[in-house]
Amino acid sequence: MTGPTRERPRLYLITPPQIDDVPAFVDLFKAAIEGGDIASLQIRLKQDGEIDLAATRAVAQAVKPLCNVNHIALFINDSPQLARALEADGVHLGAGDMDIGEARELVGEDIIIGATCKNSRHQALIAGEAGADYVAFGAFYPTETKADTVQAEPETLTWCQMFLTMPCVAIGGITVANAKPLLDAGADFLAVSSGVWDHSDGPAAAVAMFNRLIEEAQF
Ligand code: TZP
Ligand code: MG
Repeated sequence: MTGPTRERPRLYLITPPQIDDVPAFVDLFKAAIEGGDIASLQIRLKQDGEIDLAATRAVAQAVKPLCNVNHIALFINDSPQLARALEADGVHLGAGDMDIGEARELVGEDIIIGATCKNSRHQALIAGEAGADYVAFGAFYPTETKADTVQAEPETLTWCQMFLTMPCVAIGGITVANAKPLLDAGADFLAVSSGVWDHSDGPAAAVAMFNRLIEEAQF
């Protein structure tokens, strides 16, 4: 889906759900940065299905200087309070997290709010009305990174390009092998976790390949 206002899509990294060795993850992130353009990094760390606050703080502090130097927006999953406390660039909220309007009051105007909408156009419209800055859809492909996902359809991304001014983010099982139809359908951002961190050639190669796919897609 090409539109007159569509910008070059970009890569949005999501951390693995658990990080036991922070310095090792920082090295992986440095490698990813070497691979090419990265728009954002979302810290999404879970313990028994809930946000792991201590790990989120530790990883945020470790990656923040790298994000700043490389102009990579830092997002915190689930917690507007923590996003504010850590001076992150944004917060990514799911349906079961804080209401978008409430989150906006809490974080103010300068923090980006992203809203997960699974595959729901209705949810996307409500999120936009409530003050979200982007909407995310997924899972487009099978994933082991998140349980209980809903199947999202590429047409939802095309609908976003046609009817919304907010950017749309595609999530879920995205790899260099399957990302092209999502770019063609209208994804403004490809949100990827295992497709980068677990790539057999390493994160630098994965990021380079994602950027090549983006370059090859016509906008
Ligand atoms: N939301 C829907 S699927 C998913 C999230 C956070 C997991 C993304 O990770 P992966 O490894 O890219 O499937
Ligand atoms: Mg959440």
